[in-house]
Amino acid sequence: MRLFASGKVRELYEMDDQRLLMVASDRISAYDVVLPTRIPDKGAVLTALSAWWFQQLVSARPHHLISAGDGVPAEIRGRGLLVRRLSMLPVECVARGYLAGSAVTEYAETGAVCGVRLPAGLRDGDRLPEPIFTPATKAAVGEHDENVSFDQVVAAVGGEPAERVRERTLAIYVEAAALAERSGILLADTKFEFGLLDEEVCLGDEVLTPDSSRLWPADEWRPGAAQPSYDKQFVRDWLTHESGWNRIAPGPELPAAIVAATRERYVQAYEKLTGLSFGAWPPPP
Ligand code: Q0N
Repeated sequence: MRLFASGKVRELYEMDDQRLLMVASDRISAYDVVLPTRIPDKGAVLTALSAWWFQQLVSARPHHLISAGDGVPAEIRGRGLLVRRLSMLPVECVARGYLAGSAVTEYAETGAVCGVRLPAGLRDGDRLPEPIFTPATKAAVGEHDENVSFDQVVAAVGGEPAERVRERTLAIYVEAAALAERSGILLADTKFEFGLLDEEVCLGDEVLTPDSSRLWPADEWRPGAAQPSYDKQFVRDWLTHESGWNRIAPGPELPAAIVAATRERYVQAYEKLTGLSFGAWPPPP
């Protein structure tokens, strides 16, 4: 199959003129570097979780998912999604319900995030008065995505699509955050990508996975400092305190115990959020 697009941990292949195959690998990145060690089942867990959200959320429709089973080549089963081919909009659509990551820095410097004014006195990890839309544009390879204002989204994609992606991003966030909270998980923020299909804004990419979102166990939430990463904290701690790595590529191989603990976290996230057993994935063809 022809390679259509590739990212740090996923590839898209061309099935035919209307359909693509999105393949999730077991690769893991930390501090913007893809590590040489694979996390067994990571690609399958993220695929299962993304497929579950697409099916679960009313606000996710219309979306690009066609099938996680039927039509997916046997050798990819479990970590491949058959999707509709979209005309992607060049904007990373981020919704935030809590202050974290790049938003903490921007808020400290300006009192706003992506042009959205926030109340004074917020700390890293605090819940926001209401969810906000904080778009970003994809930077060149090796650069960080750049936070942009809503007006910059309008300039990039046009007024009507801009309004639509903002509205859809916030609606999906609200529905997903409410569902996650019932499982004891806070959805701090998340990133979506949309594309056009027959004039309509359609949800694409993977959705609401630990790679595209910050998920925090509600009972460990301690605003006032950066929250530990649900999935990658063992990796980050080992890289920072034990490995001696200087954060320049290539990164080091991970010890087996870090790999096992990290795999367990991905499986836990899936099982906690969905109430399903990862052992039951993938469904029979
Ligand atoms: C698409 N991306 C960026 C690596 C790249 N349904 C679609 N139709 C057309 N194009 C795309 C999609 C989707 N999704 C998205 N590049 C092309 C993000 N990643 C996605 C995973 O693979």
